[in-house]
Parts: sequence; C-alpha cells; structure tokens
Amino acid sequence: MLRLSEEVAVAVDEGQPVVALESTLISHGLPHPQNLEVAHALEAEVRAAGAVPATVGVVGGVPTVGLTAAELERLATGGSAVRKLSRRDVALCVVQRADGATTVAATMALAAAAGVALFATGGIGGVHRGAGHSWDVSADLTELARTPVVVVCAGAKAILDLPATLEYLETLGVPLVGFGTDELPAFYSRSSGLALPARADSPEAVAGLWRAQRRLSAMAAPGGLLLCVPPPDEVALPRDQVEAVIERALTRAEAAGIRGPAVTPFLLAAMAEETHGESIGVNVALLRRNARVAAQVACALASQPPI
Ligand code: PSU
Ligand code: MN
Repeated sequence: MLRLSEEVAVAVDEGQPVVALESTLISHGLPHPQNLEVAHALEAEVRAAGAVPATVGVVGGVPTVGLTAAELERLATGGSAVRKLSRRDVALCVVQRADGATTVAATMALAAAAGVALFATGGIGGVHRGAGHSWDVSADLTELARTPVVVVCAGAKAILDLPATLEYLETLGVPLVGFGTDELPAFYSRSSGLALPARADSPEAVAGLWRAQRRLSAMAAPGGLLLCVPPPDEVALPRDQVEAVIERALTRAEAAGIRGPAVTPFLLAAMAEETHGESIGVNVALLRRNARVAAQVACALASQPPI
C-alpha cells in the first residue's frame, strides 16, 4: 500500500537523514512552470544539507514516499486531474487509481508510515478567519496532534486567523518551537506579534527536544512538533502591507462563494495577483530555507544515538 523509492528505503533502513516534502504546494499552491522548478529546488536544498529528499504524493493510486522526477512532473502538470488530498481522501484516491497531491496532514501520515521524522513545508493550514461561523479548521492541526513528525514551516499561512490557530494548537497539545525566534512568523512576514512557548537556536537543540518528546511518548500519546522558521530577511514583506492585501483576497473569496478545500488555493492565487507575484517570491524563498533547516535537523538527529 505504500511505495518507498529505493533511495529512501535504504536511507530509512540505515538511519540516514531523510526529509519529507509535500506535493499540494506544487500542484495547488504555486503556478506552473514555477511549481516544478520549486519541487526540484527543494530536493536540491535537502541534498545540499546532507539529507535524502522524499517528496510524497499518490501516483495512479499508489501512495509514494520519494517521487521520481517523472512523477513530480506528472503532479506538477496534471492540473485539475490531480486531487488535493488531506488524510481522509487518500483511501478513495487509492481505490480509484487516481493521482493526488498530499497536504501537510496527508504527507505527515505517509511520512510517519515510512519511518521519516522530518518534513518541510511553507505554511501549514490552520483556523480560517471567520471559523466561528464556517468551522473551517485545517486537518493539518489535528494531524500534528496525533502523528510523530517534526514539521518545519514559516508558521501558519497569513491568510488565516493566527491567534486562533495558536489557541487551537495549544488545545491539541502540539509543541511549538521558534527557530532562532521567540515569535510566531506570519508566513510572508517575519513577525506576528504572537509569542511562541519555546525557542531553539540550533538544529542540535531541535533534535534534543524531539528526542525528549519521543521518549515521553512512552507515557503519552505521540504527536508532532511544529518548528517555526521566519522567512528570509531579504524577501520578507512588511506585515501591515500584507494585511491590506489579505483583506482584498478574502473579499474576493467571499464574493466568489469559495468553500472547503478550494479556499486555500484560491487565496494563495489571489495573493499572487494582488502582489504582482511578490508573494510567490517570498513563498519560494521560505520553502527553500525550511527545506534546508529540516535537513539540518535530520542530520543532527541521525548523529545522535537512536531514540
Ligand atoms: N503552504 C504553502 N502552499 C500551500 C500549502 C501550504 O505555502 O499550497 C497547502 C498545504 O498542503 C496545506 C494546505 O496542508 O495548503 C492546507 O489546506 P487546507 O487549508 O484546505 O487544509
Ligand atoms: Mn479547510
């Protein structure tokens, strides 16, 4: 039911550092042809830092950890034939032998099943603005509560309700750690004004925290850890400027009656239009940084004794 590439299977077996990457940001988060370039660039970042990349997706109904270049291209160019798969959608995609790109939630589940502990993405899903009315809360949050994977991100996407997302993650018992910061990054911007409960200043410190959490899972249900890395200084956008753009994007989504899984891809595309592509530049830069940091943590973890 789960296919690992030869390279990933060997690396997991030998305890080499491996970093999982998601595919929804390729198929539904970024425009073509930039999406395919980014998919390759993220794998290159992971390799440059000394780890093995494992991009996750479902190809012709086969859940795969470690997509080949041809499979990456298939998911990047398939357009609407490629499904956006959250955890609940994977089994149906398997039965129907369809192609699907995995969100943070589904990628975590498949990475954990393959024995991969590190995963890099851009921004996780979270509590949407107006969730008190719509109940739109991403399954990424509940997955973090139950699946033992370190997710490296730039916080939750700025289009969300960030204070509510932090509250929800606290309710679920998910540890949040700032990488060289005390504050939750706001995806496009470095600061959100929201304090994080913990901070780590090196990959080794993150690896140490993760080892402790995994050992504690003997007495408590296992879950993930969210490592929050601010976007690179050179490309980060000022928060007040981003907020104005988000308001316009949200108004457009509301007017178009967008609901459910279509909300996030719609808002990301609207952000790109409203910023004349600037939001995509930030998104790509932070993805690359997160891939590199995840690889560094994977290397630190691999050099410590097994948990
Ligand atoms: N981060 C990005 N681009 C994306 C996503 C995250 O920079 O496209 C995707 C992730 O796959 C995440 C999903 O899991 O959006 C969240 O979707 P939803 O809000 O429908 O749960
Ligand atoms: Mn949703």
